[in-house]
Amino acid sequence: MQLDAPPLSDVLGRGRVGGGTSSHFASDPERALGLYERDGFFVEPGALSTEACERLCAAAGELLDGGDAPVAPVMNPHRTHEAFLAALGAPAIVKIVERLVGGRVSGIQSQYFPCVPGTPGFATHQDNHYVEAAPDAFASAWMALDDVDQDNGALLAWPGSQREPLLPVVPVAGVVPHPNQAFNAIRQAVVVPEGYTPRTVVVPRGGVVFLHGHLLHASHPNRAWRTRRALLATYVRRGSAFRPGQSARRTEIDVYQGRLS
Ligand SMILES: O=C(O)CCC(=O)C(=O)O
Repeated sequence: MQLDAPPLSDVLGRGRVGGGTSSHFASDPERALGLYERDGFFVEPGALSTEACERLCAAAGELLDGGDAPVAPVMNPHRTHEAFLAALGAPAIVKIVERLVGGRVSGIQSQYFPCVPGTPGFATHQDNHYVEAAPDAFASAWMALDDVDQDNGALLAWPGSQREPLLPVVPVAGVVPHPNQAFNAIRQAVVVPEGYTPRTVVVPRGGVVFLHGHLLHASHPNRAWRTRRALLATYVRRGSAFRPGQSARRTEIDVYQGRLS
């Protein structure tokens, strides 16, 4: 546990807009929401400041797995390190999630992905398979702590697939546990229905990918010599039901704690 936790205001995103004229929540929220509703995901560049990314990477450097730096995903680091809790409550992120689910929100889980070189990708899935919330009441924010592209493990999304119900999962043939990845992430996959075309989601450091809970998505393996650190935060509309889960043990997290309003 970090004892000298920084004030929340130090690790918050500035809501900066990358690229000038493109539509983002910070510049044109109505259009950004329309694109999210069309595709089931949306990339908001600059939702986390460089300083916030550095702070989160420093906190990640304090996570240990049997005395060593973890190579596999770490569940709920917000429970031990204030920097991750602050990221869950970053106003620039919470404000967008509020628009996506239509009201005040609660965090329910965080997960840190070290994604070191050689990490296998996450198999195709829908986040709500694990969470079992009402489809319109649940969304995830995937925060890029490094520049992310196809070579170092970018997400892969099937635009429009968020309109599907929860789809059945099938075991992945021949898969064996890998030290860099959660077995749950590779042992089963959703078979993508006909008619969808996957898109690789390139994200600059500090960008956040907002994901609908029913969006079919996966991640590329990290084939580069670069890490692809990311923090996933998941949210429900405040008071909505969700599944705690065996390994995640989700609980409602007050993301407004410490704020003035
Ligand atoms: O970071 C990754 O490799 C995939 C994460 C993901 O898709 C998820 O946790 O839902």
